[in-house]
Amino acid sequence: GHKSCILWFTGLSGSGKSTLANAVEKELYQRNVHSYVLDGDNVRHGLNKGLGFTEEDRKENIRRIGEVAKLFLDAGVITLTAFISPFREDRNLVRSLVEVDEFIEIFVSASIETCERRDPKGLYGKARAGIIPNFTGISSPYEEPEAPELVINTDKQSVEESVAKVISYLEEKQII
Ligand code: GGZ
Repeated sequence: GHKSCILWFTGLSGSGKSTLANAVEKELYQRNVHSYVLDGDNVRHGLNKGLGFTEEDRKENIRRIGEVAKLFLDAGVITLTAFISPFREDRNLVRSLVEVDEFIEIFVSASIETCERRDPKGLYGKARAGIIPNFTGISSPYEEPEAPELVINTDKQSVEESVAKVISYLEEKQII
């Protein structure tokens, strides 16, 4: 058996949140740990369809994701969330919904230069051109976590190293 928790990945667009969350999920699956990834693909097109990127909409996006993650927690699932979640207050609100050791904030750190260079969907280019307004890191703020449980620097660490770091943390805390 294993305990359940929320692995809350936060960071800029292109920092590697989804890549890392999915790679950790894959490793957990291989260890017979029941886990699930919540990200833009399965949340913003469904549950949160209709929410955009104003400060108000992002707040509501994160609030709902937090409530869903709490339900998954009750169901005994390790939930991995991969959203920019740019506001400290919103992340702390989710933290306050669950027990202290159940919320694990993982700061996926990469410089804006790195993220902009990666720009897999061409969004930074469009943000710079003013085509996409309120773009995080360009025209909308990102508030770095002050005391995250883990920091993963994807400028320097490979996906494999990063996965190993998250898995070690879960073993250390006797969650898995
Ligand atoms: C930031 C935006 C924006 C704006 C569309 N700002 O690289 P992506 O494409 O796949 O990840 C980004 C995703 C961010 O959605 P989140 O739900 O994670 O954001 S938040 O937690 O702030 O609510 C990006 C795309 O949506 N995207 N417009 N203006 N990212």
